[in-house]
Amino acid sequence: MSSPVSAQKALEEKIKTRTARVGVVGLGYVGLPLAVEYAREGFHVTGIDIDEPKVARVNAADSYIGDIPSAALEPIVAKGLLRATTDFSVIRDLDTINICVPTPLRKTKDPDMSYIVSACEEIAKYLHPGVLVTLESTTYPGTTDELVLPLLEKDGLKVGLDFFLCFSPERVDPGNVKFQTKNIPKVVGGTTAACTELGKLFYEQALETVVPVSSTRVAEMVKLLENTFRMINIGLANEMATMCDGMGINVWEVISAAATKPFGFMPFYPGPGLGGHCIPIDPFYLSWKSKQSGIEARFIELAGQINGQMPHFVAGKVQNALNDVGKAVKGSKIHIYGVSYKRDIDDVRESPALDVIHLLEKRGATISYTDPYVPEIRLQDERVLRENSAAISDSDCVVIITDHSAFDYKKLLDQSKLIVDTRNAMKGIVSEKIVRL
Ligand code: SAJ
Repeated sequence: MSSPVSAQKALEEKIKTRTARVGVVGLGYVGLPLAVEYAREGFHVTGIDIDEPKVARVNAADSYIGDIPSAALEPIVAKGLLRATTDFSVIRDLDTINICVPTPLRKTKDPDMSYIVSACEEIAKYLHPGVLVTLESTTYPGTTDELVLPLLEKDGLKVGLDFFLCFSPERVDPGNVKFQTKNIPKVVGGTTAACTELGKLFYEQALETVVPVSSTRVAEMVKLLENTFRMINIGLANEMATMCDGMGINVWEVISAAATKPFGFMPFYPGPGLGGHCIPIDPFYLSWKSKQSGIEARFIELAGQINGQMPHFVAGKVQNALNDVGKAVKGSKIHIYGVSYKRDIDDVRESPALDVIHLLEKRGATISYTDPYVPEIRLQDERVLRENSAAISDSDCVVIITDHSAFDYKKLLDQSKLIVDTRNAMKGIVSEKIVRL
């Protein structure tokens, strides 16, 4: 057992002199950029991942993360400042460990903590006095203190004395060129005051702004508030869209005019549904935990229902649009324009396009799609559909699901018989052929 001051002082010194050996567990869109930032600051960084190909690509300075070009990896790998391994025993020689592993939801909307548990079980095997462990994966309030801490203390090490434990929410927004790891303010909260101090000192070495908070629970809750706020407001925009549809009002014009209010308003926009691996997922970590305290997270549940029914609303719009030109969905060729979960990226996780395709096929449509970022998609029944923009002109209806910036919407209008636009991508283009959300 170390003396409380010595372990903290020794680690402070290593961090300040940048001799602390940094470890990052999980080399995905959060972990790899974080590892790169510390290597750039001159720390020796070891990335740990269970995925051998990822480890090999990092060591070959061959990036697989869009925000990190291989050219950014080359110098730090060449200098030996960044290396990757699948071997957790390297933790014996590390001074700080950041855990950046996935926290998906199960089909039952319960949190899947298996990645965090397995990472912590491995870390616990090699944990030694003087280490700072920080969990970054988005999770329910209490995870760090109730789940991670007991796993790390199991062999007698004491938090705040022998090792130090924090939570710091990841705020990486893939593809965001303005805000990247270095300049996104970093919230951090420790299990003890000494933990918070060390967490703050650690992040100050590589990131521009650090925001210490009083506990791990506050830090865990900050992230959930951020993303729940977004999910609920998108739900409001979607409900406004269904109301305006019923009243024959252009919801896009309403939102655009409301957005002229210089204070007290923040525009969100309706769409075909809620995609991605953050916004549709994170709020259910909060509602799951609050239910355990006997508090129903009614806003989250309601927004989840509203956002979840948007693919059905879109399928209904398509059905009515075809009906108005004397066609049935059954037997129609329908072309989906854009399938990733948001514009200008290739990620199709939870993409509403997959739900819309499923609903239209159930009604008897034949589906094709265009998306320059996505060469093929695996449908909900496991069939694989390959991208085929040549099918546009032969389709009975085109449905704009993702409004990629690279699309030529005027050309699309010339090629199409009928367009259902769920993103206001055809804004300003007037044509009888266009049906808007
Ligand atoms: N969406 C709407 N209407 C909107 C905004 C989004 O329908 O007004 C849809 C998108 O099309 C997408 C889904 O919601 O299907 C999620 O979109 P998003 O813009 O929230 O993008 P994400 O999922 O990549 O969210 C990330 C989050 N970043 C982190 O968690 C670190 C989120 O907090 C960011 O605010 C968001 O990026 C961002 O602003 O880009």
